[in-house]
Order: sequence, then structure tokens, then C-alpha cells
Amino acid sequence: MRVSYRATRRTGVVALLLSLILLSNGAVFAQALASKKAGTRKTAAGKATAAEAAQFVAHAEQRLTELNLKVNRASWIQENFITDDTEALAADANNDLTAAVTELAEQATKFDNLKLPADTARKLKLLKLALTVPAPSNPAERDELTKITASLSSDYGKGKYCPDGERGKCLTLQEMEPIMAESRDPEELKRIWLGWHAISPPFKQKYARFVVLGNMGAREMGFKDLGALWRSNYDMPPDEFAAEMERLWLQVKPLYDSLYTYTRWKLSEKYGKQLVPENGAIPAHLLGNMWSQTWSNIYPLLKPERSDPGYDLTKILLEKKTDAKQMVRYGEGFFTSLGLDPLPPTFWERSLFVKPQDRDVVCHASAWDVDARQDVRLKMCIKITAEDFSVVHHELGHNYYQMAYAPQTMLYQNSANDGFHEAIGDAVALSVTPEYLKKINLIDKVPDESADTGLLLRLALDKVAFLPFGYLVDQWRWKVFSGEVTPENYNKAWWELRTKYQGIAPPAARSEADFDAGAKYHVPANTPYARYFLAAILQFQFHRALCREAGFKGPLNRCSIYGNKAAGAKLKQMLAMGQSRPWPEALKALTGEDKMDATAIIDYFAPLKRWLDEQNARHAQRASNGK
Ligand code: X8Z
Ligand code: ZN
Repeated sequence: MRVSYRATRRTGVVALLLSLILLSNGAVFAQALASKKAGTRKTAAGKATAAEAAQFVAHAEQRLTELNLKVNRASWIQENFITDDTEALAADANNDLTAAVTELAEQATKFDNLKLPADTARKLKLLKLALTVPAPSNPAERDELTKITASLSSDYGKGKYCPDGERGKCLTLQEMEPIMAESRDPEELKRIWLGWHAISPPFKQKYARFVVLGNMGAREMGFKDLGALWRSNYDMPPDEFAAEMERLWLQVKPLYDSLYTYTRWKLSEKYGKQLVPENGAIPAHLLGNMWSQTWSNIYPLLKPERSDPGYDLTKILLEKKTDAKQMVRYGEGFFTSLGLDPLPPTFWERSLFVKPQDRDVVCHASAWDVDARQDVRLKMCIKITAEDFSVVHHELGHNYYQMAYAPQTMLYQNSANDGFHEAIGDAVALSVTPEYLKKINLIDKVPDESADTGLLLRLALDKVAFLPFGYLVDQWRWKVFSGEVTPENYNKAWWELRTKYQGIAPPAARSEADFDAGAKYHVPANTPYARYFLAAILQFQFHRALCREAGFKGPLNRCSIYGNKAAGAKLKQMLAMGQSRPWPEALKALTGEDKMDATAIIDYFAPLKRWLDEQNARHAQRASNGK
């Protein structure tokens, strides 16, 4: 249950009471009572009953709630104070939880061939999927695995680049990211890129061992490998899910291609054909982001001549002397405008907003739900930038989801599928339009429609550019888990996918002495990544539905649901369902649609795609004339 958005769990007595209340509300409890006597008889004869299954689930939920609280507390401290001791404590807590899930999943097999009420059956299935990384039942191997996962997380959190050796000044990721964003000096960018990517080779062997142990755990749970377990979390067979991902990718690929072609020739103009060949891959260090996953930082190099929005949110936030807490207040203000509750006082007391100067912390933003009631927290080293303004909304989307599904029982305290969790805050942030910024006094004047192309381009450089990256990270991991890619080929396979899907190339020759996938947080942190690809699609689907609910007519890029209680109520209704129903039902509750569908993102960017295709055609024409 170690995920970035920290699935939350309920504690002790309250949990038990709550489960009982919920059970007594429905058929499950009636059935549990009715078969109690019969159940005893059947048990004597050695055959499990549906009533026992329901009881088993209730006990399992209570036990896991308690263990999960301990994991959350220990992990919170580990990630806020990375030391050998906190790492050991987090590994211990995780070991206990992992052991419990392994044991419970094994015990649950006795209900395998029983006809069960839908809820009990669903919860038994969710129990098997509760751990991102299940462990082998052998205690020594489990111990080894939980130690490795904790130490990989610390390794990443401690990662630094020391240009002048260990004794000199070392740069943290936090310090390197602004250079990647702002520098236009290819040599400097390359140095920084290579510097950061040197953090991961030291933990490559550890990662390879993690793969072996994680696969053993997944196989004991009855999955083909750990990748198959991850793909089984979508209310459909794992192969079907892989096909869904491919279907969605093919839907959006033409949009990516148009953006990519435009970006490449603009970069070629800027840096020269030597560095950016007109028909080859784009070097990864020139796209304004350490992983080339979002490109809006190079918007100034790409902006349309006559369609600039005329404001730069980063500059405005800095001019207004916005601090980290104020950034979070802006995010909260959006959610409360929809009719959702303010964040609880403990959120403000316990969260981490600013990178501490005196110690190592895991800076990668995450939203925590420590006790599955109201103890939600944000952990983020906030920078005062437009990018982090969005990330704050993203994270609060997690926290609002967590608070909304808290009344569900433990195994349902999660999003409909993990893509939903990632999509909520982003969907809300799509409403951060110029009109909204004017309403909250961040800009004085709403730019006229002529600025739309620029605004759409800036957003596409984040949302559309991200799509192939969102898709490929787990393409790589699925191959690693299945054994198709072995440690001897980790880096080669990584770059094959990076080139195939994103069309990018490493800034310098790479080899298997490098471990470039490991320099992306989610790989050492073992957070599945397909969720972000789904979220990139779903957030536009949610936005379209919420705008419809708000009665908005007009192009989706101008819609903001700020202040709209009807849209807020609709959103909250879906959030409160948690994972109690298969995700298509949750999707339907919000959008009326029961399939994930890329037409919303495609429609949103349709005017931009026309513009890009026109620019690309003109450029091709000029190029062929020039020859
Ligand atoms: O990891 C995150 C969030 C935390 S769940 C900050 N994201 C992905 C990333 O940074 O790679 C958000 C979008 C993609
Ligand atoms: Zn997230």
C-alpha cells in the first residue's frame, strides 16, 4: 500500500463499529446472520461458508487498518527525515503489513469456489491486490524485499549531483530542475542531465533483486508476475487492460505527432541541425524537463508569434511574493468554491511545504492519508512556479478524494481505479483559466481570443507531450517483470521505448553501466505509472462532464467550473464512491460514459492541432523549396 497518494486506512474500534453499521445496513449482514448456525455446522464438516467469508473480510479490514496506520506513520517520518534508523522502522512496519496481507490472501483461498455476495467477493479480490509489491511468504525473503523497497526510496531521496566531487557543493534535484527548465545552453543542460542520471547505477543491482522477489510474491498470489498483478487492478482481465492502454494511445498519437513535429523543427532552428536533426530524435536534455516528460518550460522557444497569452504565472506569483502556504491556499480555495470542505487544521500543522535545508527528504510531491479519517497531509518541496501551482492542485485532488471516501470500509477506501486518483486535481486545474486568474486577482486583464493558440500550446506542452512518457514507463516495467527485459538489457530497452514512443534520444552514448529508468522517482519508489497515462486522458473527460454539469457552452479551454456548486456536488458524489464499485460505474456517475475515451482531450486541443498541422505543412513546404 505504498503509493504516492497513500491509500488510507481506518483505525481500531471505530473501524469495527463502522463495518458493523455498514454490514447491518445491507444484505450482507442479513445473510451473515442467517447462515451463522448453518455456518457452524458446515465449518465442522470443513467447508467454508459465505457468512464466514464476510466475517473474515471484516476482520481482515480491521487488522489491515491498524497495520496500515503504522506503515503510514513510519513512512511519513522516513520520507521527512531520511536516516538509516527511519528507513529501518519503515521497512519493519511495511514488513508486518506485507506479512499480514500475504497470510490473509492465503487464508482467503478457502473461499475461492464459494458463491459469495458481490461485496464480499469484491473485497476478497481487492485484498489480493492491496499491496503494490506482495512478498514471498518465506520470512527471510520478505524481510529482504521490504528492506530493499525502503532503501530504494531513500536512495532516490538522497540523490545528488556533485560537479566537483563529494567534498564540493552538491546539487539536489530541486536545484537542478530550474536549470533544466531555464537554461538554453546545451552543454550545461547536458552536464546537469548526466549528473542527475548518475544517481541510479549504484542501485541497479538492488532493483534487479527487487524484481526477482516482487515476482515471487506476485506468483504466490496467483499472478503471472508483478506486472500482471498491476494490470489486474482495473476490473478487467490484465491482457484486456494492456489492450485498453494501446487503444487510448493510438487515439491520441496523431495529436502527439503534430506537437512533436512542430517542437522538433523549432528546436532545430534554435540549436542547429547538428544537435537537433530535422528527421531524427530530439535530444532528451533540450525539452525543459529532467525526464522530457512535460515541455512547457520551453514554451518561450515555441510560442506563436501573434498569439501570446501575455502573462507568465510564475512571474506573477513571484511578484506577489506568494509563499508556499499561499500556493496551497489557492488550491484549497478552488475546492471549497465547489462546495467541498476546507482542509482540516491538522493538514496545515502536519504537512511539509518547504524543503528543509538541514536534512534529506523525499521531495517528490505526495498526498497522504495517514489514518483514513481526517489526517490528510501534503508533502512537497514547493517552488513558486506555474508548474507547482498545478502540482498543488494535483495533490489536493488526492487529499479531497481521500476525505470523500473515508466513510467507506477499508478495502473500498481508494479511487475507482488509480487513474482516477491522479486525474481529479488535474481536472480541477484545467479550470485555472485566465478568467479564473482574474477572479482571484492574479491577473488584471483576461487576454482576448487571439491568445487561445498560445494558451493551448502551453498546456499541450504539458498534457500532450506527457502521453507517450505516461505510456512507456510501465511498458518498460511490464517487460522487466515478465523477464522479457533482463538486467543486461535494462538501459537498452528503456531507450528503445523512449525513442519509439517519445521520439527522443539520450544526450550522450549510454550503456548498461547506466540505469536511466532508475533516475525517475516512480521506478525506485515502486509506484505504478500507467495511472498517469490514464489520468492524462480521464482528466479531460472529467472536465468535459463537469463543464456540462455547470451548464457551460463554448470551447472547453475557456470553461472554468470555479464556484460552481452543481459541478462540485457531482464530483463529490463520485469521489465518495471510492472503490466500492467497478470503475466504469464511477465514471458513469460523473460523466454518463462507461469507457475511458480520448475524444475529450482530442476535442480540447482540436483548434491547436489544426494550427500545428498548418505550421508543419508550411515548414515542410519551405524546407522543400529551400532544397
Ligand atoms: O508523481 C506525480 C505526482 C504525485 S502522484 C506529483 N506525477 C507524475 C510525475 O511527476 O512523474 C504527476 C504527473 C506525473
Ligand atoms: Zn498524484
